[in-house]
Amino acid sequence: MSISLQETVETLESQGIVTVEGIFSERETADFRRLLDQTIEEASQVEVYKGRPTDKLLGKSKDTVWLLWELYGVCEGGLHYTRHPAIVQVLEEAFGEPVIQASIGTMFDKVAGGDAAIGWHQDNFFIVNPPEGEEENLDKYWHQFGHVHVRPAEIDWREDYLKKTIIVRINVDPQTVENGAMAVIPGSYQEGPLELREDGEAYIKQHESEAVVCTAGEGSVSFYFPGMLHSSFPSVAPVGTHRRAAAHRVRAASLQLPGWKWPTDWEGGIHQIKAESGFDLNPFM
Ligand SMILES: O=C(O)CCC(=O)C(=O)O
Repeated sequence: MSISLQETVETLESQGIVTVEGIFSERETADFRRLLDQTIEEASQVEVYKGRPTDKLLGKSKDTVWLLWELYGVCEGGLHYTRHPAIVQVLEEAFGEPVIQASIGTMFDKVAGGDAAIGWHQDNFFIVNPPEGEEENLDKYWHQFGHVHVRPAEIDWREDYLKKTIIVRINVDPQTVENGAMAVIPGSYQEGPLELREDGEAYIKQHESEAVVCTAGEGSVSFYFPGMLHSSFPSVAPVGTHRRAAAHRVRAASLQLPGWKWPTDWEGGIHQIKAESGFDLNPFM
């Protein structure tokens, strides 16, 4: 059953997460999958791939590659998929303003036979410019490839800035209970950053039994607030089964974090996201 744009945004706002099926056609998901696989194969053969050390670019689980960091920086062709008109419509409608890319993206691929899994967490960081004069010494921050990630405790936290950003997760393969789909704790995105609370761990213990597994079809897109607690278990699908998802974060163009500046060293982080054409489907039309 299809969902309208308005229902999508209402669900996102009231539940913190929504999945829209049928955004990409079978042909498009197959093409995207090929691009991802090709990127991983090329990167696996060299020590430095497109300026990034491969041992940092690829996250391994046993002998499978389960993470590809800086996804759209190294898999440039993939960026086109993030500009699907239906995706841009949901984001602009949710914020009531233009949107800008706030992360370069990460691919998560649970390959059955690996043991990739991740515990409960919020994506409670923001990628910003290094502080003036500290471009060389980033040791005190979590940083990747020269990009500083600040957490709520390092920000003058005046309001829930996490609600001004949305994660866009393109489900390149079906996401099932068996293959280790992402799970969320409903309502947790309303709690703000748990790291700023003393009872953060207790909150998780109290609510984890309410977790919901976010099953989704191939070619669907899930939108959720980064404050939503999420996790995932290892895949128990037949060995070799892939479960790819490509996620990036988007922010309302007007969002400013007190004391920090947005990075200007990647194209997507500067300009308003514009929808592109040439896609097979649009579930809102
Ligand atoms: O895809 C998964 O299994 C985990 C995703 C995740 O933890 C994240 O997006 O932060």
